[in-house]
Amino acid sequence: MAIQRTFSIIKPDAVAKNLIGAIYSRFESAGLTILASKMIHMSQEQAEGFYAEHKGKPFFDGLVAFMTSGPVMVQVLEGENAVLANREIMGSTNPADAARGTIRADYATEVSENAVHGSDATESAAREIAYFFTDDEVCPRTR
Ligand code: IDP
Repeated sequence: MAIQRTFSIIKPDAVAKNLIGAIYSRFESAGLTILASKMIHMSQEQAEGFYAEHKGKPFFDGLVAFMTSGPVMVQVLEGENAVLANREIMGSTNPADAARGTIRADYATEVSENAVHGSDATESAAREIAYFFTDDEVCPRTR
């Protein structure tokens, strides 16, 4: 198994519900290590750029409005098969379809406000990490 890095966001709904600690605990319990983390309040431009692949879809404007509605936590996670491991603990995009015990099943009810983002591939992970973090902000574990 490969050690990978992935990019994660705790979205405004989960931050507003005081779930940062609970969700970080899920990452760490799943063997994912947090290498970088910060709270930001995304600008319209930042959110539109981050979700550029969805531009033109019916939910795009609502998604951007939601992602700029309050602060989020952005983080870099590392671990064995981190991209898939994180997607598994997140659960399906629509919380109604998410497996029991996943973050989205436990902490979200709407597809439009689904608690977390996680990269879907190593290529998007690298792009998304670079979108929010400089190299200096990512701290490899040395002990
Ligand atoms: P993902 O976040 O599970 O990777 P994507 O298909 O990449 O899912 O969609 C990005 C985000 O856009 C979702 O997490 C969700 O917040 C929002 N979204 C996706 N599909 C819908 C929809 O049909 N209605 C409202 N929001 C949606």
